[in-house]
Amino acid sequence: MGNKNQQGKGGAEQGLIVSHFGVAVEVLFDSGERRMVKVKRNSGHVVGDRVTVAGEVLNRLPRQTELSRRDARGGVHLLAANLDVLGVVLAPGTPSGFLDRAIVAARAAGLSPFVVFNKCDLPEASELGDATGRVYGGIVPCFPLSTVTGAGIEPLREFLRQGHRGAFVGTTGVGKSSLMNALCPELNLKVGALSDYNWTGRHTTTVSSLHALSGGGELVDTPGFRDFGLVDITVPELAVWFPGFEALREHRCRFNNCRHRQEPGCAVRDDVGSGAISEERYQTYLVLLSEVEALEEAAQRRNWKK
Ligand SMILES: Nc1nc2c(ncn2[C@@H]2O[C@H](COP(=O)(O)OP(=O)(O)O)[C@@H](O)[C@H]2O)c(=O)[nH]1
Ligand SMILES: [Mg+2]
Repeated sequence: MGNKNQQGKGGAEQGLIVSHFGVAVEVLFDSGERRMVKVKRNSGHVVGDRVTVAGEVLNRLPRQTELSRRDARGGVHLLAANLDVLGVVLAPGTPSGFLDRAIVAARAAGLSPFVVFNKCDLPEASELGDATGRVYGGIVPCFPLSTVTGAGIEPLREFLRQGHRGAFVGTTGVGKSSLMNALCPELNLKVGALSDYNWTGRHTTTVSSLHALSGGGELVDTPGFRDFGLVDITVPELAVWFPGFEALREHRCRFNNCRHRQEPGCAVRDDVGSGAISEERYQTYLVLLSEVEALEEAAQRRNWKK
């Protein structure tokens, strides 16, 4: 855990948390030195945090972004700080609505989403991949690829090389571990749907880490990203950040809390009328809106019972 005599030479040093081991973090200092620093369990530090360190005292600097997930019991867990992009990984079979929810959650957290459509080597991928490109291509960066053949990986590398710090989310089995391995071979993650868990359902690894890519850019790998949803999105977030509704940023509804159904003076319905928002996006929005409303109502009922 470091030698106290060599530390705390007067002022505190600044650095970045690059690994989190539960009771200790590894800090990469601006000097290039790496050192382990003890932390309390649940100290609130996460990978991506910038910190000052004086001896064994860790001070967290303000965050630009925070990314969290919700567990099965409704608890919110912070996963990483100061990411600027989030890769949403899809493959044939990804449930519809997953991408829209993830894009909304990423944007609400201040991250720019991009899409990775994996398993393009499979015959059933071509139609779905084309459809995804058609709908989302003009909205967020899209990378159709195959981690098996390597086709399409280079444009993604090129994108990350522009200095982005990101992570991947996606349902089990879409190929997130395979993708991380393709981009940072030193990680050598186990591939296979259940590899992140042991028989009790617990993570077999609790280490989160940040990896500098050889060409530039950084990726965060955390067990929490691998198989869970992001935090639930709210109705107001959905309306503001829904992919395909970007035209709205120039155009306001009469009512601040407009849900874009039947309200008078609704900018979304105007934009659908003029073609600035596509009918497909609008219909998909309405389906997701009903789902998010139902989830919010269920959560409220649970809170009333408490
Ligand atoms: N056909 C095909 N299979 C893939 C591809 N990428 C990953 N897989 C397979 O999909 C399964 C799940 O991959 P994994 O990386 O563990 O997914 P994760 O659960 O998202 O981390 C494994 O059997 C992989 O071999 C791909 O590009 N094409
Ligand atoms: Mg995995």
